[in-house]
Amino acid sequence: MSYQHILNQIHGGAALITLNRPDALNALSDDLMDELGHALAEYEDNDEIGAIVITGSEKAFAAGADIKNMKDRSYMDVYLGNFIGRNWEKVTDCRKPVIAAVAGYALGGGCELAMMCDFIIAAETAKFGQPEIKIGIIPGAGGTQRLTRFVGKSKAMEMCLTGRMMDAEEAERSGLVSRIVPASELIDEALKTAQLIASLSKPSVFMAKTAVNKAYETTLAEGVSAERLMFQSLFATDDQKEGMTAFSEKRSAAWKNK
Ligand code: DAK
Repeated sequence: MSYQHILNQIHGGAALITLNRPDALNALSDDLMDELGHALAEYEDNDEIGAIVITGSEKAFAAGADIKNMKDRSYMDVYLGNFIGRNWEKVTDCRKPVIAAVAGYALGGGCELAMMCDFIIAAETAKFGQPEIKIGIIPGAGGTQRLTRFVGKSKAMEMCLTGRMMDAEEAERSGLVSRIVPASELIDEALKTAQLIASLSKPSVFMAKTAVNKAYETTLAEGVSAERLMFQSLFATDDQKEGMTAFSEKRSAAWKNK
């Protein structure tokens, strides 16, 4: 597939997807989301890739779904046609870790897309918000749910009711982003992190991701029980033997991903 709205690069074991609609601050049109879903599926199938970074431009990660595409739709257009619904869960379907590298605006669907990733690394310029209330709607791709889980009810409610943006420092303080880096180092830092993950044993990386995600989907007891089963199952892998033997022999592990 040839891509018009995203750029794709591979750096070692890490894939870098750059949202690329600069004239619209990377507004997430259906076409862009189709391309993003397609690229993610390709990287999922590519054994050389261990982790994926999604980024935007210096000015905007993404300023939301495309308002100009949406504005004339009727209720039946959006309900029966599942307008802007069909592609939005692709990131959450990924088994490989996906990192959002956010500089500038991450608003509306842009903030929701970043929150669907496994974690967010932010440039000091990043601004997060759910401003949909200002255009007569509410978040529609999980913003009211995921933002509330990240930052708590009070901040999420204020942001969804007023459209107030959160800067990078507040986002880090509130647990929305894992860390802040200088804007000029954002891509390098995100790629370094993705390459580090890609260099580890895939079975344990996949299970660590699944286990942490359980914390959002289940009770504590169910999550702990699922974690224990995954922990135990890793003792059936060659990589557990290799990892622990390499530690004992004071050498680097040579992973087989089995
Ligand atoms: N859509 C379309 N075009 C956009 C856009 C957007 N979201 N954001 C910016 N642009 C365009 C502007 O129209 C402008 O285009 P021209 O006028 O030059 O042709 C260009 O990008 C530059 O924008 P500005 O001139 O406005 O730049 P400023 O620096 O002055 O302002 C801004 C930057 C980010 C503060 C401002 O552009 C802004 O407020 N943008 C809109 C932010 C917003 O309201 N976002 C939420 C959209 S609603 C769902 C999935 C997703 C969604 C819902 C459901 N399902 C799966 C069901 C998501 C909904 C949304 O995201």
